[in-house]
Amino acid sequence: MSTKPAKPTTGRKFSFRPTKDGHKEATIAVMGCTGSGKTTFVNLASKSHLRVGAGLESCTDTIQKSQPFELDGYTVTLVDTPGFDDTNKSEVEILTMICDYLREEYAHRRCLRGVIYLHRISDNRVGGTALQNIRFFHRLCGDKALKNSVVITNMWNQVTSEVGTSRETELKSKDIFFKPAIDKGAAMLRHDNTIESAHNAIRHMLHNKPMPLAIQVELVTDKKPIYETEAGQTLLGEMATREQKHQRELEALKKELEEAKRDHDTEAMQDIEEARLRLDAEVGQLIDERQRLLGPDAEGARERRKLSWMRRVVLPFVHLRASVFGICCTGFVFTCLFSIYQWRSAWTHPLAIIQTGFAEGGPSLDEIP
Ligand SMILES: Nc1nc2c(ncn2[C@@H]2O[C@H](COP(=O)(O)OP(=O)(O)OP(=O)(O)O)[C@@H](O)[C@H]2O)c(=O)[nH]1
Ligand SMILES: [Mg+2]
Repeated sequence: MSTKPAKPTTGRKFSFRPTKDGHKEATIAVMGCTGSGKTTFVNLASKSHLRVGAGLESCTDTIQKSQPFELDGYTVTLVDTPGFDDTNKSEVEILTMICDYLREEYAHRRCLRGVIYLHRISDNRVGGTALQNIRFFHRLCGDKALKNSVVITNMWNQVTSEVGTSRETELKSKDIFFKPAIDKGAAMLRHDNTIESAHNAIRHMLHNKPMPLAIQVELVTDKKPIYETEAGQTLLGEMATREQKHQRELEALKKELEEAKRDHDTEAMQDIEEARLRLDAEVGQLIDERQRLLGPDAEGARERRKLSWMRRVVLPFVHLRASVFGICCTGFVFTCLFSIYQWRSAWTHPLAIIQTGFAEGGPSLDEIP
């Protein structure tokens, strides 16, 4: 984003004073996979009318805010975010969008009071994309701010109580799911799609001390580009793993193609060629996405940061040395001038005595031996 962020502030400066009508403000972000019910939750809690997806494609592909609503003396605003597994937008686009929003908020001294992560208890598997969303939730919040977050399981009406409870236990206790977040202080609550349960979940966060998420500190305070943040690095790592996998598959296809050629199996050759083209396109897309995340200027940015490091550390040192050198030179010149003065004083001094002597009626020059 081109806007230059305002000077970052420390947590202490976020006052969150009550508004004129005595209400305190609470902004809470809602994250989760596509179709996990984020917009439904936001609409239910805030009586907003944001668009909810009915079909199989992702619905929310931008960041949208609910209308503010009152809850227990707080003016609450919910921020609906798109999932990282959006149908039409890439992970890089989603991460960039979320980062831009969070950067702008923190640059203007606005912190979230909490983060909600929605998870469908009806999912009988937590696959790659769900795991990726969980990982991003963790990386964006960071260990410190996780204590301000709540993992909400919904869609309980689609499972039996036993199945739901058993899945909930698994989600809570496994490291690949929510155990690390819970260990850092995140809560896990159930949501039964009623306004009461939505408000209860929000109540859980109202007394939190607003604090920046880890990604906000990285972007604003540390001035890191997105690809250098924890979340950016995670995404780059995942893209590299996927690319390696595709390359291995391409190698395997090459061998299969040779065999098919040997056997003169034209049908198999055609199938393999199609698969190869598909994989090639996916690899190409991954390369484009990585380039998009790194930006055309990634090298230049690194150079500029090196320069700014030079400016911060090396230049003051050079200036200090220059100052010391200047002081030494000035001292030397003064010492020289003073010495000359003293020498001249010593040289003129006898004459001055003589002249003074004559003036006071002393002996004439001829009388001096
Ligand atoms: N049974 C049940 N269905 C729900 C619940 N929440 C959402 N849904 C349904 O799940 C579908 C997706 O809901 P959305 O609110 O659009 O999900 P989303 O997370 O905003 O999805 P994206 O905008 O694509 O990221 C809709 O058909 C909702 O009616 C819930 O708590 N229980
Ligand atoms: Mg939505």
